[in-house]
Amino acid sequence: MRNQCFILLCILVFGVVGTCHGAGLKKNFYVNKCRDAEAIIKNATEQRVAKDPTLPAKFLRMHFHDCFVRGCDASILLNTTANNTAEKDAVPNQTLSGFDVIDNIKAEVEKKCPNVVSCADVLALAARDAVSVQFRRPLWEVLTGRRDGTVSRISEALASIPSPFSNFTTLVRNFANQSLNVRDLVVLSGAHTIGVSHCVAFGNRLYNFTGRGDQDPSLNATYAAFLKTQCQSLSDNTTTVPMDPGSGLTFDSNYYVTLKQNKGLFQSDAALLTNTGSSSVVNQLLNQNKFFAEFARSMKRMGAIRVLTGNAGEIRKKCFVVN
Ligand code: HEM
Ligand SMILES: *[C@@H]1O[C@H](CO)[C@@H](O)[C@H](O)[C@H]1NC(C)=O
Ligand SMILES: *[C@@H]1O[C@H](CO)[C@@H](O)[C@H](O)[C@H]1NC(C)=O
Ligand SMILES: *[C@@H]1O[C@H](CO)[C@@H](O)[C@H](O)[C@H]1NC(C)=O
Ligand SMILES: *[C@@H]1O[C@H](CO)[C@@H](O)[C@H](O)[C@H]1NC(C)=O
Ligand SMILES: *[C@@H]1O[C@H](CO)[C@@H](O)[C@H](O)[C@H]1NC(C)=O
Ligand SMILES: *[C@@H]1O[C@H](CO)[C@@H](O)[C@H](O)[C@H]1NC(C)=O
Ligand SMILES: *[C@@H]1O[C@H](CO)[C@@H](O)[C@H](O)[C@H]1NC(C)=O
Ligand SMILES: *[C@@H]1O[C@H](CO)[C@@H](O)[C@H](O)[C@H]1NC(C)=O
Ligand SMILES: CC(=O)N[C@H]1CO[C@H](CO)[C@@H](O)[C@@H]1O
Repeated sequence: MRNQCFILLCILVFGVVGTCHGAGLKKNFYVNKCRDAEAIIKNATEQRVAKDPTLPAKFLRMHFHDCFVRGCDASILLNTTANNTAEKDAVPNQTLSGFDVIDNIKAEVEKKCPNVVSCADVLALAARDAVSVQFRRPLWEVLTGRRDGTVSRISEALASIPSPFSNFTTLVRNFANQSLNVRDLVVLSGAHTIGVSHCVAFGNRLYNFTGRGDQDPSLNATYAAFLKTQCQSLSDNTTTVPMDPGSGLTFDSNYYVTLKQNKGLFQSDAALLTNTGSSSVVNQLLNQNKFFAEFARSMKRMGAIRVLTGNAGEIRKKCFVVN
């Protein structure tokens, strides 16, 4: 009843249902159903991160890929079956990893409270908790109550996940399609302050930018020379480099410092400087406290994309397979 009121109020105030995405999620959704759910996930996530400092980046990217395809419904976690090729097997997903860790964390929650906590919420919370380990406080609020989808299609991942070769116009369209604006685009791109990329995602900028064996003139030449020592060829798909060199494990606003030195790794990063509006957001986000506050806000919006709530979907028993 309260949710219905909220949705109604939303429609009255904003006039469109579209701006009310996320209605149905709430704070501490599991408090009466599985009191310790969030604590179990936090504890389990912290244990894993202590052993593997690359997990925060993996979980954060996985959550993003989940939300951009069919909403945050854990469709990214489903495995391919005999009659369906899942999102996981799409090219942009080939470099995702850590699925087994999410599956294990879910199994720990399941031991305590079977059939109560969705995989979509486990992923959203684990991503937040993993990134937050270095701060010893949650970096953003995660509302809960998501339910799990039953469909995962490779074609939809290929259509919705933004490509690192995108220009500004394409990126803005792609984000707008998810009800995210230019500000969200610039703020969420700041996630590239942690983690690594394979050379193939930017090799064209080093070796064959316009098809004449040339380099991308918008990439810092000194940095390009360094990257060439790391990436042996255009199609090197095994070597990785940190996206925020020097602090690739630290979640901070250094991504924007690097970006302004023309050292953003992808064309999609560099694209944020090609528009006066987004470029001015980049300048604002050099301020770390501003970045953290805005990242929290945008993550909440991303985490609410087309979520399944109420009786929609299911609570998956195991994250890699539908019930
Ligand atoms: C704006 C459009 C975006 C594009 C085109 C893009 C593209 C990419 C690409 C190509 C990689 C490297 C994958 C690899 O080769 O291993 C990557 C890594 C990553 N992305 Fe993005 N991304 C975008 C937005 C985001 C957003 C919104 C988030 C999260 C909020 C995010 C989080 C990450 C993280 C954390 C990594 C590092 C993963 C790891 O170290 O395993 N990205 N991204
Ligand atoms: C935290 O997790 C570890 C294993 O992941 C488990 O052994 C321990 O009992 C957990 N502690 C609490 C308080 O849940
Ligand atoms: C699910 O697929 C992944 C590869 O995408 C594989 O490593 C894993 O073993 C599969 N899990 C199960 C239970 O089949
Ligand atoms: C896919 O195969 C499973 C059995 O492996 C079956 O239960 C399901 O109905 C099939 N789905 C479709 C869409 O054909
Ligand atoms: C926009 O989102 C829809 C799903 O809502 C998806 O099917 C479509 O491929 C997306 N298009 C782009 C350009 O991202
Ligand atoms: C951006 O990329 C799209 C798709 O590749 C292309 O159609 C468009 O012309 C590009 N826009 C600009 C301004 O380069
Ligand atoms: C560079 O691009 C051109 C045009 O697409 C292509 O013909 C050539 O084979 C590429 N060179 C390499 C080294 O991939
Ligand atoms: C990586 O590149 C090699 C050689 O071009 C190719 O055989 C292999 O399939 C590629 N691997 C992936 C995961 O794309
Ligand atoms: C290239 O990067 C260096 C730091 O590595 C910086 O000092 C320089 O200003 C950058 N050049 C441009 C054109 O951004
Ligand atoms: C982590 C993961 O599931 N990677 C898969 C991505 O897709 C390729 C096929 O396109 C699979 O071979 C990988 O296992």
